[in-house]
Amino acid sequence: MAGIHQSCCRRAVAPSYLFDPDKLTKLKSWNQIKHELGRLSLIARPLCSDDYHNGYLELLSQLTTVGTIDSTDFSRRFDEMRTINDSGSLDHYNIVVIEDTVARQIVGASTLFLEYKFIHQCAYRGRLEDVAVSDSYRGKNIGHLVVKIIVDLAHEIYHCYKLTLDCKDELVRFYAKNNFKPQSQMLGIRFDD
Ligand code: 16G
Repeated sequence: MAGIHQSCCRRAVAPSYLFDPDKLTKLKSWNQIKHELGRLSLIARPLCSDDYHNGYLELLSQLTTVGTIDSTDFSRRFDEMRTINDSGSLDHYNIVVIEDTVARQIVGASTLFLEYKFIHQCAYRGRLEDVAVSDSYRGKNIGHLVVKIIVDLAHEIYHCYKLTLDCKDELVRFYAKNNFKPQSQMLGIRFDD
């Protein structure tokens, strides 16, 4: 727990978290995950309001097009997500980052987005989004750990009735190793082509 708080508070004005870090520390697997990451001088924590300066967008650019986002754009979007999180009984935007505490860079990330449903007794559906591990940190089990954090959050903390994702064909094997099974086809219309 201390590791999370120390890492996010090194600027004059303490940055804020997107969601309550205690949601992570309450996970049954937290100590194991913390230990595995700690051996590599890494920590897992919620996205912070100043992570624009810590390489979060550069990491996402290894996943897809990010565009030209300045720190004002970043802060505005962070605040919009935070306002939604603060407005209800649960956090809809759970962006988890893996930080290298020596390099002070974000090297991994994943997101749990929660959708309210009427079906299944007014259940929550979880979506695993924006999973990325920096090129130079691949092969260290970090991908498995960032996915596990989201799976455990969706299951243990939010009691989602299901958790789904979409991914490129070449990543299906990776997600299958992390307990995701093909369930239904994902179809889409792109408006940005
Ligand atoms: C992948 C991501 C999705 C992300 C999308 C971006 C996972 C599990 N899936 O599908 O979250 O939004 O790539 O690609 O991380 P796009 O720019 O083509 O939408």
